[in-house]
Amino acid sequence: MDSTPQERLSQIAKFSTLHPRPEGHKFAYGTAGFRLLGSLLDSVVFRVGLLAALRSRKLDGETIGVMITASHNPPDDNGVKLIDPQGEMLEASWETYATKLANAETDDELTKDYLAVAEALKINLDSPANVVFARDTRASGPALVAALKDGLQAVAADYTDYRILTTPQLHYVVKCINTATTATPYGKPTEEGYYEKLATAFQIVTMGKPKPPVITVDAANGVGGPKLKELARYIGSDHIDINVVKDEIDAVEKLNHQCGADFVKTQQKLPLGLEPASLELYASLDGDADRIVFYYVDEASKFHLLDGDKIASLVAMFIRDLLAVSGVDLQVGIVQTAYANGSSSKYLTDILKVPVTVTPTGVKHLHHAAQLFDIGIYFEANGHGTVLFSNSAMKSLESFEAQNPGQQDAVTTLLSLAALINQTVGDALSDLLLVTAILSHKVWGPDEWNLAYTDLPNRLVRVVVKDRMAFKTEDAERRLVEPKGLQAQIDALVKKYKSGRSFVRASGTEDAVRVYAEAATRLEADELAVKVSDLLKVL
Ligand code: G16
Repeated sequence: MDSTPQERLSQIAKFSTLHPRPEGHKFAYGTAGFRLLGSLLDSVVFRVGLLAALRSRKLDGETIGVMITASHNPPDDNGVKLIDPQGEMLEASWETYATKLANAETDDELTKDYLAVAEALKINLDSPANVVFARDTRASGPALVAALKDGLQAVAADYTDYRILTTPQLHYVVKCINTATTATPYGKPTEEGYYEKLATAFQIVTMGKPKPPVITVDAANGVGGPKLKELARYIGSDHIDINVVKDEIDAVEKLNHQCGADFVKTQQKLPLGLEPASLELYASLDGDADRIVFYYVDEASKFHLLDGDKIASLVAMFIRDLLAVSGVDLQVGIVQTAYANGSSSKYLTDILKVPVTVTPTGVKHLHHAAQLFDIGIYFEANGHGTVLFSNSAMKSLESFEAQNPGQQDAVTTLLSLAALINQTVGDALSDLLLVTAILSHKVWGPDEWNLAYTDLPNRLVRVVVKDRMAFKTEDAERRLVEPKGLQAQIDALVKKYKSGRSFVRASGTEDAVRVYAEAATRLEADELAVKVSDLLKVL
């Protein structure tokens, strides 16, 4: 029998009293969901449970994912975000509801807000709700999972706990579940299914090619370590040699500490304690394995970073060349953010002749822009990205009648790339295989890959300010609208530097503002970054 609104209210209130909202905190669904100190997240995660059920009910019982992770943030932080049925980030219009529920002051207000969302969106609260969830390796994870379960039970949602997964693995599982009975199932909705799919695709893509260069991977002491080892086991050492380091997941305080993709990218240096052999390939994952950057040292021991821009360029070049050989006419496009190095955008546009779109930071923005192309390649400079093959692109490739073995090979490779790439979201493990497969085809090491273009020296600085919300931007975050007058001061500084560029934006995952600067020389890029940062300190 359907429950009455009154019964629903009291059920939610009963559970909600167990998860009181901490006083004095304003929560916001940011770049990648809610993210802050794990100790402050209990009520937020409980309420995300309520929202996940609403979202599923709104979508006729399709399965919604909830990932508990703070990705690149320090060990004491945690976070939570929702995954939509096709493995995409939560639809933007729902972020407002998430923020509203998270900030309800009392149990009473929460239940009222919950019912108001249901009413506004005409959601039948007695229809089925299905939710799957997982977490990373953080110490605060188990307690937050308990809060989430309470939220789901309070509104009678069915759920499955996938325990510890990388963020992209959960995105994959969500898409698999929701496509299982369609004409194009995405795969088996299990961790094993994920490994099998990627391993098989990698073996096909690299068939008959030399083994890729040996790669050493810094797993940021996070969930990516054990998962990558498992993936490597499925692929087999006949096909790839992966050496995983920084894989102490039980030493929770070491997560992302002086290692990992964010550390290497922002510090532009090796993870602490790594002693690299010259011209060998290295990579760093972040705490939930949704980002990856590569790097190496040359014979003069100079460090070279192969970041998201370099990955995008390598992938774009490879796919463009395969399309040219195959003769299949598909439009390739690249999506970047303001953080993309000026040299990379120039290389993509002028040399590869691929159109480049710029969006605000956040995978959700890049993903949507990439969907406008037959094959959309998106990468943030920080190493977060993937490649999307549209349904019509897949049909063109599958139905293509090759006229010669060269064309057939190119089409087969493109189709197996589509299976190798986790198309739901940026995935460090899948991207690792993608890059190494391309290097195997080209018979390249990291230095040949790095030759495509030379990065303009750049610097990224994190500045703690009184109120980061005071920073409002326009033009895909390349210009500040507020605080008033600041952009003019930045412009005046930038003008003094050859090839100078700088912008300021509020982080959506940390309580800080980020300053990016690039210029013709290392000295100038550093100086510009410092001078722009100094402008913020007087605010
Ligand atoms: C998240 C987002 C990324 C974004 C990054 C930094 O990554 O998924 O799209 O680039 O945060 O964002 P911000 O500069 O706003 O802090 P992750 O890997 O932390 O989930």
